Amino acid sequence: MPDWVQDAIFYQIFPDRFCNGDVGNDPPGTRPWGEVPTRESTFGGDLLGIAEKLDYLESLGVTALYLTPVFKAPTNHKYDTEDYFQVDPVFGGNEALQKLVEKLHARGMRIVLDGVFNHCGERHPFFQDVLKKGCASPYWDWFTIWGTESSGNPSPTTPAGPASPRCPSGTTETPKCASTSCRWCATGCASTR
Ligand SMILES: [Ca+2]
Repeated sequence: MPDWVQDAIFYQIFPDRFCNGDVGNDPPGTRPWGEVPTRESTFGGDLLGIAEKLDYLESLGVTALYLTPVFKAPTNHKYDTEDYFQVDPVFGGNEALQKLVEKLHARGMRIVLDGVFNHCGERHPFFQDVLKKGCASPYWDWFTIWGTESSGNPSPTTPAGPASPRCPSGTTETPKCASTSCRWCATGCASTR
């Protein structure tokens, strides 16, 4: 664990629900701000909105942000990641993350991303390749699959794995996981989970 974490004051943010900085990127069906949320509802929060609240966060004594997943995914929580190299456009895309990082660094603040590299969404191309090719897929061993056939409707893998059947469980013991984490740290993010 890096030394700076010992004294850091983290503020965890669920981006869809924190602040809507750009109504132009709101997903279809976005609900009015302040409405009682449901499990699936979206409110249009994004990374520009977080950047607009940095004065407020700094006034609280916050020194580091910890964001729940921001990569492209169909749900509001984005734990069902489809593309680990693309910040979801509804959050402002990669450019918005880069600008947020720069604004945080200007204040001496850090950011940690919840990479959730231990599983992905069922739409992820590697899992789709497994569905298509079965054991012949080069990604077969990247997922936790019991038996000899994969399913487009994977079962939950709790307690050790994700609870959602939309999130097939995988392994982090792959070079791709390490390189993906490095890619985002290279943008200035302090770390990934
Ligand atoms: Ca928005």
